[in-house]
Amino acid sequence: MTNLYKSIPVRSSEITPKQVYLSRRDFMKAATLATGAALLTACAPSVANASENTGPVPTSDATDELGDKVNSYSDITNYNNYYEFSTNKEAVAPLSKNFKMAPWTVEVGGLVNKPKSYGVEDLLKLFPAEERIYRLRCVEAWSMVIPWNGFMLSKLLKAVEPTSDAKYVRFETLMDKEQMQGQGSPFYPWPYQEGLRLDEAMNDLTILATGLYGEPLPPQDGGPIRLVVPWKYGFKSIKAIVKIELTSERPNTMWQTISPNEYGFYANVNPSVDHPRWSQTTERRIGELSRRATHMFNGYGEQVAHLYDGMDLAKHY
Ligand SMILES: Nc1nc2c(c(=O)[nH]1)N[C@H]1C(S)=C(S)[C@@H](COP(=O)(O)O)O[C@H]1N2
Ligand SMILES: [Mo]
Repeated sequence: MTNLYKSIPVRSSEITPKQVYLSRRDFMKAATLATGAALLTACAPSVANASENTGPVPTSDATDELGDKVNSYSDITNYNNYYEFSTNKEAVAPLSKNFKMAPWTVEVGGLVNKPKSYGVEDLLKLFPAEERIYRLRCVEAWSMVIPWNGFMLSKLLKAVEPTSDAKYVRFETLMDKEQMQGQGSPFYPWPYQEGLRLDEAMNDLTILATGLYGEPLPPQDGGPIRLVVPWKYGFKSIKAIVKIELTSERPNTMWQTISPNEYGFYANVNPSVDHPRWSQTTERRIGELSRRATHMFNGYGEQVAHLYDGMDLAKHY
């Protein structure tokens, strides 16, 4: 280890990078063999909560399609933006530990022919989880590679049959001040809400995630169910969803309401449009020392650029 490395705040993930390469079962086996087993075990997915897998576990050498390695389970579950719990990323995991994720219902309605309330377990039966390894790029200019388990949002939307007037999809997070202490803060217009244009919501990349590393999605990452829109800044990927509503008007979003010059509705990752307070040309991949270039649409342009044909993306940021 160099001194430079030591000067960076140490996260437990950097002490135990090995778990990245191991599936949970192999990992638990290895942990009992390794010296410092107790330390390692503290970073493993909680066995007690993992009553059943929600999908495939990434293989030992999992990467995204660009060849970037997945971040460790520990990175992904200990460095979180989730203002309902805390504005301190390291505080979210401990504060959300006892968050009640069952029973959990997602109400899908608005401009649809077949409105319906779904239990999360029903969603998983109807739409089996698949693995999607995606880059997540936060507007704060850090990023991770995350092996999600989930299903395409389009499958759920097709099931409720949007009417011809439906043009947008609005999402809402649970409101529960008892469990989410951050919702006591009057500075934020709770509940957290987000929105997508219907064609963005129907794109094959857009998923509802219910798992991580083949385990049920933990509370700090938005369990039991959250949106993942990998070509947009992370704040679009709303956590702990209880309501999905099809609308004809563009929905308000929490961040737009707070600061419209800083957080647009589209929020497509775009290295050539700076945030008013910082550049977006590069990013810090969690677990790496040097910064890397940020890609247009976070590297997903081939799949999504057509959605914005003819739009000035500097204006529609
Ligand atoms: N309800 C809710 N969803 C949220 C947030 C939040 O504060 N509340 N933060 C967003 C931001 S800014 C980011 S970068 C991602 C982070 O997801 P992660 O903690 O799973 O990496 O969640 C997004 N979804
Ligand atoms: Mo973010």
